[in-house]
Amino acid sequence: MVTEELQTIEAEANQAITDAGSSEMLDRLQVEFLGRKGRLTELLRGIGTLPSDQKPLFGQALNASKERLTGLIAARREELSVQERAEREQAEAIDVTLPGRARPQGRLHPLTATMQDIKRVMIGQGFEFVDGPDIEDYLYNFDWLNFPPDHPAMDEQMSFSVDDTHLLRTQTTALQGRIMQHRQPPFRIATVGRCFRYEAVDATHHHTFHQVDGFSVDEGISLADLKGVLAELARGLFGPDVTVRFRPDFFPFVEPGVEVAIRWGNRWLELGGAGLIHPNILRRAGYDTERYSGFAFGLGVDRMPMLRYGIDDLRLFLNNDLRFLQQF
Ligand code: FA5
Repeated sequence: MVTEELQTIEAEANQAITDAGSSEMLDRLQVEFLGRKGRLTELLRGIGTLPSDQKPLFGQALNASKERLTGLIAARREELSVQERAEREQAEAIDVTLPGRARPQGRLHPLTATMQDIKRVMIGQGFEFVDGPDIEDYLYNFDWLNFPPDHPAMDEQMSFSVDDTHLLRTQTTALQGRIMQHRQPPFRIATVGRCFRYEAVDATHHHTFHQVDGFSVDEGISLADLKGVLAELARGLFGPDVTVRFRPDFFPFVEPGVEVAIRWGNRWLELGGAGLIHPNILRRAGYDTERYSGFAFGLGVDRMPMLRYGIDDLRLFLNNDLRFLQQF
């Protein structure tokens, strides 16, 4: 009776093992048939009903059956693992002939690139770069720079007020007073950064723009030094063929004052202003004006990449439209 049952169960197990489609299924079959509470083990309970001379025979038969099934499971497991590995390899296969995934590449904003170029050329001419604050004291933005109270020249630089004594700086020239208060000549200082003016915005004027200022105080400084420094800067930015032009202009903080323009190709571009530092400013700093003189210049940065890249609207720089910015 139990012997027949053993045969039936083994046959059933045989079939199930052969049909098993995964190693998980084999695990389950192993428990189901051979585990401690598995079906073969359960058969041992029936051994009591056998005549005692048959008990050893049945025990042997049961063990033999267990061994066969264990062997069978191991064999099937091996088969399946080969098959499963092949499937996994197929699924995870890398097609080395596919093109690589392009990584989006960052680049410098054209204004940042221009400011870096400016720094490179100016540092090469012995200038030390210093940053000034965007929120500036009226004192440094205007009074220090020899603007008499209520002078109409201030109207050309309509400002954004912050409080009674502070504004968003309208010109990087504001750095002059901050430096001269605690430095003795000789020095060559430059600064580049953001400026703000309350202006009607159009293709060549923004409320937020950038300037570079440079100034130097030393013995025997003349307009020739200024022109040499500006010519070198212009050549560094626009190439060897660029010409620098000075025309008389007025700024309260220089005497004489000039407007600076450069010719590139067949266009003239007004870049900013310059001149010899007004003696009132040198005196205010406590410098001996018999011994020292200085030059100063301030140029618009935004118009440089406009000229270099042929951009006709400076508002594009601050719009942060990647379609525009990615072209540089
Ligand atoms: C000045 O700001 C003087 N500080 C320059 C200076 C420095 C003269 C030292 C003498 C000695 P001006 O206001 O002209 O000057 O501005 C200089 C340049 O800044 C302009 O030529 C222009 O290129 C740029 N700029 C001025 N306002 C704007 C604006 N709203 N948008 C874009 N660029 C501007």
